[in-house]
Order: sequence, then structure tokens, then C-alpha cells
Amino acid sequence: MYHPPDYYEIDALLTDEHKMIRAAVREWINRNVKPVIEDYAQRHDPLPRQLLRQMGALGALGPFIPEKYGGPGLDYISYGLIMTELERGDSAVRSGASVQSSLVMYPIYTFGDEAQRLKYLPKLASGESVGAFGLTEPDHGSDPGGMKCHFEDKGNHYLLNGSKMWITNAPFCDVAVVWAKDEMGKVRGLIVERGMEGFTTPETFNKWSLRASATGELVFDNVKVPKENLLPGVRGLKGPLMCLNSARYGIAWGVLGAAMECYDTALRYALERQQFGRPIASFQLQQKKLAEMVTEITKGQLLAWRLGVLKNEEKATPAQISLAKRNNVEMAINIARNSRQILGAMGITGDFPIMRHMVNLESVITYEGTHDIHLLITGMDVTEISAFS
Ligand code: TGC
Ligand code: FAD
Repeated sequence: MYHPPDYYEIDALLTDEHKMIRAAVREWINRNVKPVIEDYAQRHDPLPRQLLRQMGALGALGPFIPEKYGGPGLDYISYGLIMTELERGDSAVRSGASVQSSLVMYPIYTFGDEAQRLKYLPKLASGESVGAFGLTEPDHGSDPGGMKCHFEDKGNHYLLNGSKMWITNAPFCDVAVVWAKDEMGKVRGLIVERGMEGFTTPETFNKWSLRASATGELVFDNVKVPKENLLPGVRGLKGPLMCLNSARYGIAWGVLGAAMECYDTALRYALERQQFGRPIASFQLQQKKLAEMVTEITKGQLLAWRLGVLKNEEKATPAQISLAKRNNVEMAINIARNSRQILGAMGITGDFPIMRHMVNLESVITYEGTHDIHLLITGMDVTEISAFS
């Protein structure tokens, strides 16, 4: 039985509706993800693909999208709590929901016109349609401003060329929000649909991390994109970066789920496992690990909750979101590593969720901006000097 820590009674800061939403997603994870996730991860088989419609019914796809467009219109604390529960199941499940919500629905809602919102959002909210987000390219990861992907105005359509890589959900996406440069070199967002001639999505294999998530490329070879598929509401790199703010916010909450599951597993194991005639939890070195874990989780919970309040008030800055993503992902990966040690050899098996969380978090600390990039964003914010250029 899972007992997530709430050392500082943060539950008292949640509404009854928040707790109801959290309980529903936790129960859904217990029934639909926990029993099968290990098998999907071992077989390198994408689980979110099978679950997207159920996640849609739960309100986990675009939780902040208004009801008019098929979303449940929830607040940002609810969004965060949903992400925490999903990532306790597996980072791949949270990733699937993050991309759909923050990287596909958010830009269509925020930068799209009414026709685009009505055409795409309801199907994305229900999980009938799967979305992908194309920013990273083979030669431009941390530095997306250097992207080569580009399009030309051909009168009655745009002609898109280039490629994106490391794209979550690419192999089975129905629509992709793709960031490419126009003839003036300005970054714009285009909605590309599966079936458009010249658009292919080869899968990337051989991953040791996020094995239950599909990753791939988006390749555009003279793709004719209808003019009505250009997102009219934003120009420049700030468009994709605003989407990242929303996804990074979700990750700051999500990784708490992975961390709490690892801690809870390690605590229970330490209390049961006997060595030298005593539970290993009685040894000071193991207590130090557990005490530090619960301390870091509590700090991470407070950070996420306060950020959620600021986000609800539309006051959360990109730098605040960046700090929370960096802090909480590092916290989670350290907790996964220490929890694995508490379990000794058992910790490397799939009988426990820890090793799977640990290797997943190696992706989470890299995507949505690497740990180093987030350190530099905070450095830039406090010094007002950019270390990037
Ligand atoms: P820079 O010159 O600083 O900024 C360009 C323009 O953007 C504005 N801006 C932002 N706007 C909104 N939110 C933010 N977070 C913003 N950061 C910057 C900025 O004000 C400027 O606007 P304007 O109007 O003056 O033009 O840009 P730079 O080229 O120096 O780069 C800055 C840097 C390095 C911080 C940024 O490019 C960055 O964050 N790099 C990391 C890339 C990244 O995170 N990629 C993620 C790809 S998607 C992904 O990983 C999905 S994983 C999904 C899953 O499975 O869960
Ligand atoms: P690089 O940018 O090449 O960085 C390599 C190393 O150099 C890192 O340690 C980095 O911190 C360091 N570095 C780079 N620049 C600096 C600097 N200025 N100062 C100091 N150190 C620096 N992208 C999408 O667009 N959509 C997706 O859906 C998506 N899903 C992903 C799913 C997975 C599983 C993974 C692993 C990645 C995904 N990504 C996605 C890509 C991800 O965002 C990039 O991997 C990430 O932004 C880093 O880019 P890179 O891998 O090219 O590393």
C-alpha cells in the first residue's frame, strides 16, 4: 500500500476538489499502469498509446483547457497533482500527457485561431487524436534558436523542409506542432498532420530510459502545409519557449511522484529487511538516507505548491519555473539512486519500481532543458548576464 509522505501537511493547502482529482488519478494508475508498466518497459513498448483515451476521460489531457474546447478547465494545482500521480506510474505516462497537454494543446489554444482550436482541441482532449511537439533537431538541442527547419510561402500553401529528432509520441502522432523558420528567419508554429505527403516519423530504438514511451523523428521532405495550419498568434523563439514553461511546470510536480514512490518503497523495505539480526532501517547510515530523502521531498512539494499558486495567479516567471524543474528533477534522481542502494541487489530488479524510475529520470533531467541549461537560466536571472551568447 502506497503511503506518500506529507511531512509538512501540505494536504491542508489543497481543496476537496484537488484531493478528489488526485484520488481518481491515483486509483486509475493503481488499476491500469502499476500492474503492466514493468512489462511494457522491459519490452520497450509504448504504454501511453493504449491509455490516451482513458487519460482523456480522466481529464488528464489538457487539464487547464476550457470546457468549450473539450478540456476540464481545472486550475494549475490540479494539473500538478495529476502529473505527480501519472509520474508515480511511470515518467512515460506523464510524458505522454505532458506533450499532449502543454506542448500541443497549449500552443493551439494560446496561439491558434478559433477554427484551429475547434478543429483540434476536442479530439486531443479526449485522446482520440495524439499530438507531438517538434522543436529539437539533430544539430540543435539546447540551442533551438539555431534550427534549420524552414518553410517557404508558395502562394496557396507553405513548403516545409527539415527534420526534428528525439520527439515523444512521434511514431504514432496524428498531429505535430512543428517550429520552423519562415523566409525572414522568424520561428513560427505549424500544425502538420499525418498523411501529408512527404511527412514521415521513424522511431528511435535502443533507449535504456523511458522504454515505455515512443520517441522518434519528424521528417519533412517538401511537405505542403495548408496556410490555415500556421499558428497566427506568435512569432519568434518565445512561442516554443512559452510551451516549455507549461511543460516544465508539469515536470516539477510530476517527478515528485517518482521520488515519493521510490522513497516509500525504500522505507518499507528498510523496515522489513533484516541484516545482522536487525532491520536495516535501524542502522544510522540508512536512516541518514531516509531522513535526507523526506527532507528533499518536502522542500520539493513546497516549491511545487507555491509555484502552482503563482501560476494560478498568472505570476509565475519562466525563471521560477526553470528553478523548480531543475531542483525537483535532481531531487528525484538522487532519491531514486539512494533508494536503489537501500534495496541492495533487489533494487536492480523489475520486482520494484526504483530502477525503472531511476533510468527514466536520466531523460527527464535532459529533456525540457538540461540541468545545466536551467542552472544558466537561474544564473542569468540573478546576474542579468546571459552565459549563452
Ligand atoms: P533568448 O535570446 O534568451 O530568448 C529568445 C526569445 O524568447 C524569450 N524567452 C522566453 N519566453 C518565454 N518563456 C521562456 N522560458 C523564455 N526564454 C526566453 C526571450 O525573451 C526572447 O524573446 P524576444 O521577444 O526578445 O525575441 O534565447 P536563446 O537563443 O539565448 O536561448 C535561451 C535558452 C537556452 C534558455 C533556451 O533556448 C532554452 O531553454 N533551451 C533549452 C531547450 C529545451 O528546453 N528544449 C526542449 C525541447 S521539448 C522537450 O524536451 C520535450 S520532452 C517532452 C516529454 O516527453 O515530456
Ligand atoms: P545538447 O544541447 O547537445 O547538450 C549536450 C550537453 O551539453 C548537455 O549536458 C548540456 O547541458 C551541455 N550544454 C549545451 N549547451 C551548453 C551551454 N551553453 N553551457 C553549458 N553546457 C551546455 N525535444 C522536442 O522538441 N520534443 C520532444 O517531444 C522531445 N522529447 C524527448 C524525449 C526524450 C526521451 C529525450 C531524451 C529528449 C527529448 N527531446 C524532445 C529533446 C530534448 O529536449 C533535448 O535532448 C535537450 O533539449 C538537450 O538537447 P541535446 O540532447 O541535443 O543536448
